Amino acid sequence: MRLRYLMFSRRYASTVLETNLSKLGTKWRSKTLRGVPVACRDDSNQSIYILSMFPYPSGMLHIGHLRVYTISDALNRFYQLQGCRVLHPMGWDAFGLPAENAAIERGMDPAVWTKHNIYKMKEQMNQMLANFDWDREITTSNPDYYKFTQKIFLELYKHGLAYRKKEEINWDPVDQTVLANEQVDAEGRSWRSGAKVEKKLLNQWFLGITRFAESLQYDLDALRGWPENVKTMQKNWINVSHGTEVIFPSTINEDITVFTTRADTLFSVQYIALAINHPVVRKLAESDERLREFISYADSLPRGNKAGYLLKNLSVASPVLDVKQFDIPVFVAPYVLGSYGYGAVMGCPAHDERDFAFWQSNMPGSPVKYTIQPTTTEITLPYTEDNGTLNSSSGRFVGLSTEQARHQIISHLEERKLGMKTTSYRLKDWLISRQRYWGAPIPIVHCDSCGEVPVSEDNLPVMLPTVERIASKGNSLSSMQDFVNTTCPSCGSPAKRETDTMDTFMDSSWYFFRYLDPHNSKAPFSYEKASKHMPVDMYIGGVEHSILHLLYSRFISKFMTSIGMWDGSKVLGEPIKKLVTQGMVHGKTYVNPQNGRFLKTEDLDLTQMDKPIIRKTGEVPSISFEKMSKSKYNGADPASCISKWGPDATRAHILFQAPISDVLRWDESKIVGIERWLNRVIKLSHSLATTDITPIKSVNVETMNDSEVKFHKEVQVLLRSITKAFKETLSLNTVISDYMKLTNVMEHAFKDNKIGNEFVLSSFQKFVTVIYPVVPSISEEAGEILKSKETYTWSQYRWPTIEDIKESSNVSYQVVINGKKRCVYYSTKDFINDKESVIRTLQSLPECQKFWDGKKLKNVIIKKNIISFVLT
Ligand code: ANZ
Ligand code: ZN
Repeated sequence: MRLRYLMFSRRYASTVLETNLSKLGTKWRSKTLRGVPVACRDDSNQSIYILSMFPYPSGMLHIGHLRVYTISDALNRFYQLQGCRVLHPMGWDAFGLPAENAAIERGMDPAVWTKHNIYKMKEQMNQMLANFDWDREITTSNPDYYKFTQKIFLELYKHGLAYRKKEEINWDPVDQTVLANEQVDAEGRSWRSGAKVEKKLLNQWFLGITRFAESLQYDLDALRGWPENVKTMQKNWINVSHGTEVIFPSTINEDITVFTTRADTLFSVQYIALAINHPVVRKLAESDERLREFISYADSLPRGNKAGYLLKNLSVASPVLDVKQFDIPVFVAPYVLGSYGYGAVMGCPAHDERDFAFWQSNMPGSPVKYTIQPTTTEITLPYTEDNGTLNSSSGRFVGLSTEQARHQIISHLEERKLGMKTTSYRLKDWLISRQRYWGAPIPIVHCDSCGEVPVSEDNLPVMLPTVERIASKGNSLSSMQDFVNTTCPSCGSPAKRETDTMDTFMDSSWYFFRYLDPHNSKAPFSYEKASKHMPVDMYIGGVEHSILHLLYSRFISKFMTSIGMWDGSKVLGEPIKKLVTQGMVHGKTYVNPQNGRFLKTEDLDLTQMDKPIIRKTGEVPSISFEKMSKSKYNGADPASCISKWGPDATRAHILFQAPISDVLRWDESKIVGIERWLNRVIKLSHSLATTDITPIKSVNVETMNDSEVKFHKEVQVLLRSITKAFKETLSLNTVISDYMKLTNVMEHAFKDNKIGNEFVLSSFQKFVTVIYPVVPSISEEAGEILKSKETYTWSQYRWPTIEDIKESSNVSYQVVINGKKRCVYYSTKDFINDKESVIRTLQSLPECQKFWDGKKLKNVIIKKNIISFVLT
């Protein structure tokens, strides 16, 4: 019974009494999509570049997009209201595997598929009222864009930073393509297809990002506007490490080279460990079946496992001993990374954690030999600190500190040609070859006589041939004879085109430069425009792009600075000043407590949004928030949310639910709170519009009464907090709660007889402006309602200046005469310091004069803000 009543009243409330927010969104769509009227944001030569990560055009905006673009649009509108010219562009990261795979599935041309998706997604961006500068729109798969991706490739090539080499690469057997190391996860699976990655030896194109490794790492310290966690991730990824390569003479004809940062521990070496794909291991495996078995077993172990295989016919000698003794055993061990240093480690169980663990599990009970003596306490093994002195097991280096020993041992090795200083990076050169159709073709021609020849710039773009449809995965370009067969740009004889296309990260590594000069047909962008607007002031996007995309963008941007394409000299060639990473959006997940199965919404009775019931059993499901996935039926569709609740409520809801960098638990049922608030806003604007109020030009605290001053203060505090959140802290969730507080304060003030409505009106006008970044159509609607009253005009699109509430100027003093409060007097804080002046001033107050008439002053007592006169 009660339930029915509630449902009825809610429906009644939202259709009869209250504004239909979704309709308001439609009503104001075209106006709000243009943003703040240009005349209001053009009078300043301040400009700001706000960028949000451009999407891959899948055809559907997902809730993560909704979150990023809401954040970025709110900031965009805020800065517009500040009078700035805001660059707020949008485009499409349109090349790549998903489009190609989808096109294969549907038997379509990926270009057609992509265009269609872009059309759909742009419509959805409009629905959410994202005000992008569509004149600057770019699509990376358009020839007028990839022409310049190719041009940048040629620049890299010219500078020796693009090269081809045979390498063992990661092969994704499902997607039939090569993957960069970065695209393989910790379990050795493809980041996209999830397939177990295979190793293949292929001729591939690489970009020399390691040449920039040091600046990519060290310049992170200068990026003060970046979150620390992102900088740490990048640092760990690049991992520049200054150390030594040490050569261990061996019993076979190939010596073993290792990389170490602790050459001072050389005397404690008890074994050598090789990665399972080390060339020596591979060779030995040819004639050792047990080794082959070990390798395939080791391949399946989690990283860091301490398994080992002792190589029987191989041992090495210490390079620091005068007499060569081949007494150091060699193991194959999966804890050694094939892709770091030389894929070989000198094992020092006494001084390295991992080596210690390895030694204990492979040589249980064998003694551990320590050579570094800590300066103070007793030694407990392993002793890993780089601090102490070399003990008597260290030959002629005994007594030296670890640092001194390192220098001397390195010199000693250098003399004997058994080692030298070197730098290792975890970062590898960037493999950009993809054996796929839907990407920018690499502009190179292979000629039998000239070798590889770059396509001349006048002949760019190397056009991707159009296709009706793509039949199968794998490299379809290589079977398109018209594309492949060409003439050599250098000697004119028949030659063949390179058929690899570029990794899409190459397309997205420079797109934010192109936005600045999107119609330039001669160059990727003009030097002047880029130098004027770069770096990007604020870049907003998912934290999942913290490593790859941002690292590649920094590399290309630094490279382009280094060859004078833009002036990045003052910013170390860094493209992004402030980085804002948003957290993931998790979906409401219902599980049947009986069997642990995920439930679809159809299986649930959701009439009472906060109390779902399993239809079949009448039971209450368990609810959690998890990463959205099809199998958990916990996805959310932004489009349906917008059409149900309107764009404004949706935007406010998404910002309100969590701080931007936190995980957001998407729970649509909570949006009703926002809806209620927005309806109150509209209602208040009607109330103000139907009341006769004489608007005030400016607020003068001196003329206000106590309640008005208090109200004014509260409003100013909230306005200041909102401004600060947009400008400094980006705490956009508290912006929404401040909006709500402000609404409460104004509603109360409007009802309060002690507060003049002119003050409420003045505050509400400011409020209409400050809510514009988040709820633009509500702001427009409220503005329109107010302006229906001709006298209520104000500069709606100017961010209000926050008045400093000078504490000194508005202390209110209660004037008490013979025990009775007679009036309130406003003055400075130090007013009460001069007693004579207090008496003089208050004596002559018109409203108090009659109490003084004919009386004599006996005493004055001042206690805080109460001034008591005793008259006789
Ligand atoms: C001997 C040693 C003794 C080491 C000691 C450390 C401490 P960073 O600083 O990250 O560069 N190493 C070298 N190549 C490796 C590989 N392919 N896989 C796994 N580990 C490898 O680390 C450098 C250290 O990592 C090197 O210094 C080496 O172990 C190990 F008391 O050499 B050290
Ligand atoms: Zn040639």
